[in-house]
Amino acid sequence: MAEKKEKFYITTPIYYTNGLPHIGHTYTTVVADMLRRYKRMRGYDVVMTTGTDEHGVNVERAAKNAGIAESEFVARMADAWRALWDELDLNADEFVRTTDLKHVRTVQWLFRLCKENGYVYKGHYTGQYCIYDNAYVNDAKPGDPCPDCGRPTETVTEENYFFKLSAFQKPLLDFYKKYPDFIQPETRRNEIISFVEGGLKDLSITRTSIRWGIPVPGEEPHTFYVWFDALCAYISAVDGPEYERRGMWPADVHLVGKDIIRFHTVYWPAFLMAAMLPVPRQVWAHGWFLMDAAKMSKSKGNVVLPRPIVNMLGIDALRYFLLRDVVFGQDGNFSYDALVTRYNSDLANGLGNLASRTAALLEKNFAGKVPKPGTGLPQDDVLARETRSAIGEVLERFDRFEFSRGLETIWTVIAAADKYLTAEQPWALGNAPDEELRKATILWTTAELLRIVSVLAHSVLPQSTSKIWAWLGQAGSLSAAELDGLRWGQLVPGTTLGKFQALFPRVEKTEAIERIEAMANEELNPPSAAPAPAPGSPTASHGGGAAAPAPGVVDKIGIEDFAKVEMRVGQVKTAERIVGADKLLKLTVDIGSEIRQICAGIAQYYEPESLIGRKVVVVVNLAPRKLRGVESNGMIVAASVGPEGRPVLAGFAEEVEVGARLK
Ligand code: ME8
Repeated sequence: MAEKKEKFYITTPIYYTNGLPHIGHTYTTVVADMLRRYKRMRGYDVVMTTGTDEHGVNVERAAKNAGIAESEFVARMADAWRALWDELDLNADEFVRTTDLKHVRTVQWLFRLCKENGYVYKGHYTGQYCIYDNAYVNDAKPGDPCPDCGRPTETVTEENYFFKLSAFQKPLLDFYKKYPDFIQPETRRNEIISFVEGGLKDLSITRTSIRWGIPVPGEEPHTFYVWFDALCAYISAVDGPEYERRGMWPADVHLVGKDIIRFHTVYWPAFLMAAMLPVPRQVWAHGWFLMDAAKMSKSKGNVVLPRPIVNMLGIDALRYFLLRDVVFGQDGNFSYDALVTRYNSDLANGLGNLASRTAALLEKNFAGKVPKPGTGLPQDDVLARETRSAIGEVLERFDRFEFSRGLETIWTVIAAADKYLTAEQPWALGNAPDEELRKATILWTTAELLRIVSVLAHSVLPQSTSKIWAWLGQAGSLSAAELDGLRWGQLVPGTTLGKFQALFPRVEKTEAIERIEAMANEELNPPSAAPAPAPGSPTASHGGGAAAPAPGVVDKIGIEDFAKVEMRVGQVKTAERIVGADKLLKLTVDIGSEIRQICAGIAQYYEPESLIGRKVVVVVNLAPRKLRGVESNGMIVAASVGPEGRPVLAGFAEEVEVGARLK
């Protein structure tokens, strides 16, 4: 029997639904996804969760402004968040919405446990409350601004249930001492310790003034304070009251921004201690991405959007920049200039160039096969040694969440290989047997280094490293490669190389920035003829009115024409690349009544293994045809996004039955 894997549970915050994701939210989610991939490659059984925080007075107001019910408002927003994460290939294993029934049950259960254990009582509270941050402002007087966002606070008096936070000062301080790694980084830990040492006041955890919240059972009109509600999402994601069955709780790491560290390291462990539930192992608070030295926020209008960056430079480029450019834990300034500069220097001229040079030389000299190396010269051994020691160093750095430094190590090796190729000049060697052998040694060495780099960097650059892996003729999915089994010398001579796919085409900086900015502008201010929800304005799609059709738009069709197209929900069973067709994937798809073979032109954007089990929309009554010699019996529906028409698969935010017809 296979050994049971050690579990690792990673969370992102659950994000507010009053706007759509910007680069700050994307940052936390990219880190969570990177860790998930990394930990899986180190043999862990990993779960990563994210979600949406859907209650509170902000949502009440936004829904009212939009003229729709709160439930509809949050459903639309949750769909939009999920769709964007899908587009960025950041789909979590569990996506929690705080309006999910399983979450509601968890919140009520945690409250009951805290109450049964004597940590909850009823009282009255009057205070200054910031409705934007959903928090009372301690010691504020009427009219005082919120210290976090600067907006005016409101005076609120209400009957509340209180949580005896004051009883947890000592248990928390003891806990921080016993588990010094609980709060990361160190500077945040010190801040929290001095905050708790300063004394803790009891905390009101229910509201009577807010209707749009989870009801306190038998105590209507009390609803739960949004933070009591939201924090529970971390347990409801992994089966709530039945958490022991799932075996994932406690979380191994809560990734959060430094803005919400107090909620996670003071309130949350106190709630759990009161309920006598296990406390998470670690809370890692990263810094902020700043725009012009200010925190990005919708209200300031200085947000950077992920989609235009990805459309221009690709998903891997965004991930690389976020993880490489800022030391995890510190604040960082975001600039398109720095983004594109790094893209060109590290990705296009660095990894991309090394791989394409090596591929061209192998193709030309060894007919697309891995050559057998001869005895190495000292310079070959130096490169091998450097790569070997990089393996351990990268793992150590990633384990310590030093993502930037881990990547630095990988790029040192890439630079060394680049220099090595330039110095050894395999292209200048002739066809005499000793020169052939030298060429073989140089190119085997470089290819082996690229294989190792692709395994080491896979969690950060999943798409491009998978291309290197496929080109190197390596079996199976790179995501299943084991980091702990990675050694120099595993590239087998004679292996047939696949077709090389360009990784990171060089871009012209000014033009790239202009294009990203134009796309961002369009997303933030959608043209009225094609309204679409913009970040922060979930109802933008409903204000458009009837626009005159643009010239060139096809004539309208009747419903009878539409009815001719039969679309059904399908589920992908298998997916593989097609040799010699770098854009196509061959899929088998269950459409309910049968399993179909369908070719889809999505190979440059989707990893085959990421599609297995995914629900897709299939046009099932399309006449069969052959694509590159492979029969395709149906069509998968996708949106065409951005200037290059990147395909984004249509899908469903809710569970749907395989075979269901779309109307
Ligand atoms: O606070 N730089 O949700 P939220 C870096 N619902 N990270 C940033 C960022 C920036 N400029 N802006 C946002 C909430 N983030 C609550 C959480 S959890 C139980 C409830 C990231 O939508 C960062 O992770 O305001 C931050 O903590 C989070 O988004 C805040 O998201």
